[in-house]
Amino acid sequence: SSAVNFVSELYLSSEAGSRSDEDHVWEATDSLTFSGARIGSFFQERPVLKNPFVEDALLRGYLRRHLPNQEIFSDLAAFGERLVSEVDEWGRECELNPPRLVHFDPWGRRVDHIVTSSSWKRMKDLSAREGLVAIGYERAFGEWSRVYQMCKLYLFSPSSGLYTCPLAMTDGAAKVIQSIGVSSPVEEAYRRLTSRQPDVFWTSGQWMTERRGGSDVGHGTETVAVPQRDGSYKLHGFKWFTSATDADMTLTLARVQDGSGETTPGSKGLSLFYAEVSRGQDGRLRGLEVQRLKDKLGTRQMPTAELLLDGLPAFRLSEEGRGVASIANMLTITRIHNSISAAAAMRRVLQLARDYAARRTVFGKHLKDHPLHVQTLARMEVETRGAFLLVMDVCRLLGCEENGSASRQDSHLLRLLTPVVKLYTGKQAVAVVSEGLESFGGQGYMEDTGLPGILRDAQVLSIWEGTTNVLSLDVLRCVARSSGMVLQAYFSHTKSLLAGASSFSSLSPAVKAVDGAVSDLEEFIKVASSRGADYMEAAARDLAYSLARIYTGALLIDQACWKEASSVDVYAALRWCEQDLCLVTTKQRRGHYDAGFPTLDAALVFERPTQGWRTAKE
Ligand code: UCC
Repeated sequence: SSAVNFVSELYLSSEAGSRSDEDHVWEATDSLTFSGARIGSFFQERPVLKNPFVEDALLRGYLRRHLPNQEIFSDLAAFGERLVSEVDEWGRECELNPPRLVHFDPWGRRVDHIVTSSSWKRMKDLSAREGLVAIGYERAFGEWSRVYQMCKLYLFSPSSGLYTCPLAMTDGAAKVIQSIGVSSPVEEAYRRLTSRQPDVFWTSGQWMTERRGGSDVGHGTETVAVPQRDGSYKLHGFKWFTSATDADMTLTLARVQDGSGETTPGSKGLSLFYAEVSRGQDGRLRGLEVQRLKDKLGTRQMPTAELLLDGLPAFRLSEEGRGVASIANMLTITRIHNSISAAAAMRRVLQLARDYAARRTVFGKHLKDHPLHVQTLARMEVETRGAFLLVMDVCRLLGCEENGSASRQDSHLLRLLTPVVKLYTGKQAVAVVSEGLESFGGQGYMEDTGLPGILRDAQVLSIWEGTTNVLSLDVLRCVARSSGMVLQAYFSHTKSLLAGASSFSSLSPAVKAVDGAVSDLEEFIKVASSRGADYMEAAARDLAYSLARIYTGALLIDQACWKEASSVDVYAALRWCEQDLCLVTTKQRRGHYDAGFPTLDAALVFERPTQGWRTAKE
């Protein structure tokens, strides 16, 4: 402070003084680094986002291998450039200027307007023009169309301000309509959902979750559908968690009332409905009220609301009682989108961390020259590569199924791997992004860097569209419903991926590890299937993780066998396969699923303090 005083004294005297006095002041100020408004000359350089397509060696290698098409490369490169120069900023704006709900107009009339930022609206136009949904339905690249679409979404996701959420549901709705049949009353909706014209393009919501919870839809859904004379319905109920509520239409579940107002309980009473979100002449939403917007940890860019369905006009799309089975197609699509977003979040944080490592100097050298730092990034990179290949393989299978070129084995694999990829990548995204934030030191924790938002948004990926445990149970469901065929398809395809690697000696430790894990898993299935439902349920999460790790190991090996693969591809495969690939066997050997364990787990979780030191009040 004495230095500051010295300068201000000089300054005061210079006001009345001569020009040479002023010179003296500036001289003195220059020599004092921390004085007046000056805060020192060093500023850490920020990480710079570069074209995510140009920067991503694995993505480019994967496409060169499977879809070597100049048109696609040019499109993705140009899109990547646009993301960096323009769109990423819009995404940030969506975060800084989140949606708000205006309940009433200035004269007191109920309007329920969800006001979104101009950037959020721009994202809709961009999505249409870039064909982010349309590409999957135009099928210009046959069975690889889904891979192309999802690669584009993978680039878009971290810059999209969460616009990928409405796109996921839009894609899911188009898929449901397509599978039910593109005819009245949803012909027009399908045309709009899959359009490339911004003024035609619609987004869809997916309103499933009610107050009783989002997992057990069959028992939690209270919404009723009252039949109308013209064959349509009016819906009455309360939806507790509706994402991107500014959508133009929605798919939702409700129970049809019979003549005496009764409904069928449970899953068997649910039917699938289509409803448009529109306003009447009075400016009010037709048959809808927005109770409030949700106050969420992340995904704040996107309007998520509680909705009262108060006579919402709707059309039944499924047969009565086939609601869950009919909306399952939407779940498949949104779960794949979720996995794309997970892999993309990992890639984004790594891309930034990699750039930063070449800028930040610490302990006398750049971060990139500290082996321990690079080791940490390398571990994140292995996770990210695994996630990318697993997601892309599921997209490949989806594309095959939609193009009519899928074998029965492909269809089984798609059914099994959809919950597996969603649950595994959702969890890993949180871990990798969290590690990524740490690689920026304290700056990773600073809100205005934009980095914490990546972690907040990643956290939802393991929660919505089915939590890790609900999806683990879905794995068991599809094993049971297919009488084990999905597992047969899994084993057979995994082995075929390994077969191609037998002549690559550099990969032999990885091949041996996956091979051994496959045998362990086969043995586990044999033993577990004779142990009953409780045993299988206790093993469900570890089983799902094992399926993910083993299959991803095989995919990394397969990628490393490609004729243009690099030594880096081999290294990534080796590293991935060093982990416990068949977790379920490790835990089984320790008796984790045996009859006594649930009691021990419960005792551990719910242990109460012993009486000894309790106070009288307790
Ligand atoms: O809405 C939400 C927020 C939206 C945000 C979206 C953003 C995504 C964007 C990401 C990108 C950034 S969150 C709420 C989401 N809710 C869920 O995901 C539901 C979670 N719960 C489940 O998945 C459960 O497993 C249920 C609801 C499916 C269980 O219901 P049930 O009724 O007990 O199931 P059942 O009885 O086992 O199956 C009924 C039928 C069967 O067909 P049939 O009768 O022909 O045998 C099943 O095979 O449905 C079929 N089925 C499936 N089919 C059930 N699940 C599936 C499936 N996953 N795939 C195919």
